[in-house]
Amino acid sequence: MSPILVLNGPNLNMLGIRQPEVYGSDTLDDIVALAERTAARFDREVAAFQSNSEGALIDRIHAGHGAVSGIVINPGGLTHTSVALRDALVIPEVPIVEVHISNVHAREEFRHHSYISPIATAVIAGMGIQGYAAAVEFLCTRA
Ligand code: DHK
Repeated sequence: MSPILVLNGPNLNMLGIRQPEVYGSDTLDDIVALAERTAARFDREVAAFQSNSEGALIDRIHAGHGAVSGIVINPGGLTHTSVALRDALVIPEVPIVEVHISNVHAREEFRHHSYISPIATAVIAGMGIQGYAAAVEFLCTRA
């Protein structure tokens, strides 16, 4: 079975340092390790990728066409701005789970709208990094 692609967008490489009162003290490495541990429980693997560049994220999604069974994505700020990322995500025709560490709906108004949610199979917000584990588990049992 092909791996689950775990994508993280801009500024998520700074987890642990960035606004810990909002995003907690766990790092991106902790998230990747959690995703790998979760997938391993189902004899599955993850392919993890983070970039601060919209184009690099889109290129990674294109490269995953036919090679990944599902996508977990925290698009960071691109959630609220990127039509191009949304257009890329529909190309592989695999289930997508959109994850946000914080509860975006309890934050600023501009974070309430997501370009990604309408094309996602599921959306998780406010569970901290456990949201990634829930997303990977969901995809392992479905995809
Ligand atoms: C992460 C970001 O970088 C923000 O731009 C989003 C999201 C929220 C999160 O909660 O993981 O608005």
